[in-house]
Amino acid sequence: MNANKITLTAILSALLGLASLPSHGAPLFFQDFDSGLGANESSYGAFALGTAGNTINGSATMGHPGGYGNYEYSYYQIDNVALTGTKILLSFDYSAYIEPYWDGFNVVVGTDPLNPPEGVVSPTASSGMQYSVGYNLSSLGPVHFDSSLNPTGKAEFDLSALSGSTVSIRFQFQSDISISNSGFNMDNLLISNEPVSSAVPEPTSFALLGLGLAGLGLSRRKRR
Ligand SMILES: [Ca+2]
Ligand SMILES: [Ca+2]
Repeated sequence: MNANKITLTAILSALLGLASLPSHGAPLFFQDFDSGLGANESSYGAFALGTAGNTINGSATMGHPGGYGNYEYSYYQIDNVALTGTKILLSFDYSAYIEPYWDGFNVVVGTDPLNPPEGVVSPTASSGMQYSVGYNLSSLGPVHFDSSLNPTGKAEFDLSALSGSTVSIRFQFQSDISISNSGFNMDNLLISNEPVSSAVPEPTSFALLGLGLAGLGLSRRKRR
């Protein structure tokens, strides 16, 4: 491929990218835990923002920096999340090693103050994280993730039914007696939606795109 073709391809991709931007939904929330928490985020118990010892693919996470203890209850929480639009999906990468059946993790969504296990949301059918029934830990309830079948992956939850609400979301862990395992960590938390009315590119955008392409064609012909 010569330089002309590479430049043309790059410009074309950029123009097409611009033209298709309005049809994509903006994230409602994103957190990769690499540069601090926002004012509406907090952690409790042994959960901490990633330092040496809790990483996924080498980048900072939220969760256990070094294992967990007896009868521990820990969580990361986001408050004042306005859920809007349709097809609202919450997803995150996780890495976990917790005692199967006895220790657990799950996600609670509701209005503040949360009252778990009220409001536990279930993963989608295609989620890497799936709940099972285990030892009934007071805050988690009997339904939670135990990491024995899928210790790493991408978790996904569908929050579409809560569109129009402003909610708190708690990502909570609880143990019984301690068997020293590495615990739970999460990263790349994304809440996305499809906007209520998806914008269509203006006719002028197409006109400008056409002009740009015609210009490119001209300048290439002149150089020959
Ligand atoms: Ca990260
Ligand atoms: Ca345990």
